Amino acid sequence: MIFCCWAVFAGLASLVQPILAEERVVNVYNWTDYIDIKLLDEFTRETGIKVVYDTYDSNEMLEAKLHAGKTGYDVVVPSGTFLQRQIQAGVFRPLDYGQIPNAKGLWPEVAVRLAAYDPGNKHAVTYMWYTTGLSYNVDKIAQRLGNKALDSWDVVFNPELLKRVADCGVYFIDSPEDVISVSLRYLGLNPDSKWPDDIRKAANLLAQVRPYVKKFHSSEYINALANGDICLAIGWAGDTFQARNRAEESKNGIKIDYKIPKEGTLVTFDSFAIPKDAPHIAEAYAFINFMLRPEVAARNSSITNYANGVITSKPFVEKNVLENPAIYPDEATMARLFTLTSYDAQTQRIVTREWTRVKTGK
Ligand code: N2P
Repeated sequence: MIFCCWAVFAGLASLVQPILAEERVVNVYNWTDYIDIKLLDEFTRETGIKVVYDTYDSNEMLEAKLHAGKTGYDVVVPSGTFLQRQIQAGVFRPLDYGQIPNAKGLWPEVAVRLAAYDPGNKHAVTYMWYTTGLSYNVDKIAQRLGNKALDSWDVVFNPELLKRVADCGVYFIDSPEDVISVSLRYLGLNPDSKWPDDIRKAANLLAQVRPYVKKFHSSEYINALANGDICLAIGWAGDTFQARNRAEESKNGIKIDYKIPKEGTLVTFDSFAIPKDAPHIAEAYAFINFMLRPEVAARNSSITNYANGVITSKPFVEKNVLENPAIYPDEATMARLFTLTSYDAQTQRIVTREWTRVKTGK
């Protein structure tokens, strides 16, 4: 009798429990190919918080959602200049560092760089930072241009040179900020220029090489490089080394490498921020704090080939990633890097129009 009643009670309790104990969730919106995906389950096992994980591959995509409001996201990862104007637009919550104890391991120099976009580091903590450069298939480029060719941005901005590699496939990331700033640098102009004339000069340069660019895309180039569909891209360092690893894993004999041209390039800081209307604040903090744990941050770097923002993670990062100056730049490399500031609304309209003109070839 006692057993019978206990069994009935336990059965009823298990039915009622899901109603009483609300499931904890965090909605995360991050870049594609930008995490050790196994960490999501590990976070859930440790905290009981389920991660709903969604990805994008352009700041423009994230910004459109943030400006529309009510994204439902709890954690997002904008790049510096976008973060800067999104803060100005009031879309993020100021961070409560009391809820992010692992922030003590943040890399001071990187935090200072991020503060240029977020004064006082009030709204964001750096997740990863990286450069924009030339991603290429070593053998195919050597066959067509010789070994020295990738020392300069010339290879992608001089139509005579780009024409010579067009047959093996060229992609540019679909990121106007990256591509326009490096083309301004190539032209000897201020890469952070907001002058309409300068933006148009960059777009005119890009229009000349446009016939030799197969596609503008910010994530497909990883597999395209790895499987030999393309031989050259304007891309990001971490993605390029992911392509190299994928080619090595598939043992297809394709060798991928990455170069920062002598004229220098853009360095960008992507950081975690919490939208003002995030529905799960405590869970957002738990997620960010977990990602800033030194061993966790190191795993993300080792898998994605991006340098993370936690200096105390360095001892745990795989040696070949930590010692790659294209991922963790040395001082000589740092000296060739530039940063950008946000486009104001008027300049952004010009950039969007010119970028569309370049891409559509009109
Ligand atoms: C990851 C791309 C991250 C760099 N695939 C662009 N923010």
